[in-house]
Amino acid sequence: MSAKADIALIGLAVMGQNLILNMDSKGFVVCAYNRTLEKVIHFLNNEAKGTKVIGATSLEDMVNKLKTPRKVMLLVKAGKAVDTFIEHLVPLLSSGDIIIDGGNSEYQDTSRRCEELRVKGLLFVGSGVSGGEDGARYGPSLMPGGHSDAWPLIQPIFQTICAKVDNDPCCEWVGEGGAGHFVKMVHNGIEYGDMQLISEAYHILKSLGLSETEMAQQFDKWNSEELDSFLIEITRDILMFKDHKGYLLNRIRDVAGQKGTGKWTAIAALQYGVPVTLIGEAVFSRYLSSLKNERVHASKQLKGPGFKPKVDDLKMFLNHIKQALYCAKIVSYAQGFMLMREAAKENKWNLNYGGIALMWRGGCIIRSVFLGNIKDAYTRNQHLPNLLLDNFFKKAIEFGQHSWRQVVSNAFLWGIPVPALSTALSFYDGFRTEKLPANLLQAQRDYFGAHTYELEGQEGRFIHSNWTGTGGKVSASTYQA
Ligand code: 2AM
Repeated sequence: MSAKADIALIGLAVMGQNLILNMDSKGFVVCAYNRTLEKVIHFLNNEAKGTKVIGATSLEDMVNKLKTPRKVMLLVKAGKAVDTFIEHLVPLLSSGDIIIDGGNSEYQDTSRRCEELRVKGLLFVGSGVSGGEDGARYGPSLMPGGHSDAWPLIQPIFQTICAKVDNDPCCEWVGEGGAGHFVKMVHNGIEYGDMQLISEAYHILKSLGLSETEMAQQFDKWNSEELDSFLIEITRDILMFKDHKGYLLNRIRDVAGQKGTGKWTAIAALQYGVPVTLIGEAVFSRYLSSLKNERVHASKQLKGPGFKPKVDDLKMFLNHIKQALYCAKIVSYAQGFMLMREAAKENKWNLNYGGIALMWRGGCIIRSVFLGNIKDAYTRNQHLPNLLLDNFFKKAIEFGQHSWRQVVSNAFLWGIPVPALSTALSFYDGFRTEKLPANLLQAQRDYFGAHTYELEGQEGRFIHSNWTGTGGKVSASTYQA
């Protein structure tokens, strides 16, 4: 059989199948393969019936059906399955061929695979794919990184099948090695943050006694303003969803699961030393939610303020909640971009932050008008050191911060947990504080551990004091005053 497929795709789970159908609908010939072969046959006879999709009965068969340079995309379970397929593919491929991993792989695995395959003359790409089932079928956000020689070869396929906003593709080359999967990981972390913020707003609205319809009306209104986004839109629809027993949401168990990418973002934040506090709180909040039995027990033991939340001017307070959400969201994205900036520095990735905002602008779960504003901020200043310093966002927080403080302080007084809304506010206040109390921390460290400190205006000179008059004169490092 002659080689006629433009690309092969391995892994016929939901994402893989939909991505194949997407590529097919855009005119590409795709060769489908899966570890369990029955799934290939089933797919060809059902979902892919009537399309140009071809199947393969073995990896050899698949490779023989590909035009050169060959492009093989994996959409299999992250981890061992990816390494196993790579191992089997290497002897079948030739120099210059491309392997793309479109799964949710850990970015350090992607860096490693990229180097291992570079030595063998193969081009490896790790690409974030976001947008769920629908995105995969009709236009996902794609975040490819890895061996940059692969980009011109896969660009026509990737930028054709991805989501578009105002004709701009939500797919750009991210950077070397694991950059694509790193950016996808941060995307997922930000998604955790957005979801947590919305859930906190819902908690306050509910505590104020709003009905499902009233809450949905708020989300509908917010979706036509600054917060216009996929997650706000689906929250409106979720609130209104009814089954035969009535509204469904209230009957869903308040225990949140996670697959790990939010946790990875929080771990990366700790490893790179970047205060990505909001995503951290979002991950911890899911852990707290899973302590259901303990919470049920504690709810009968531990007292809160003991009065019902109440506001004098509901309309005004609802606007405060929107502003609080918006301001906290700005902080969350500022933190996410801080993390990417630090990782880029350490890994020598040349990240294009405006391009990343554009990739997330459409197709993915965090898609929003807001991401267009971030893109604009980086267009105004490509070297913007921090999103909070962009004039648009600076003004937005100046305008909204009174509302944000009202919401956080009232929630505290009412005993409603708002970990994400409040940590964002603390971060904002910390970030804009010229002198933090870390001078005391330094003094304490030197007092009990002779860890030394620097004096204002004498950076780089490490001093130890004899705080008690009885301690030794030797510091834990360097020299003394
Ligand atoms: P399967 O249909 O043969 O199970 C999502 O689970 C996709 O990853 C499926 O296509 C699945 O193949 C594949 N997959 C999961 N674990 C795998 C492994 N260890 N080796 C190969 N493919 C695997």
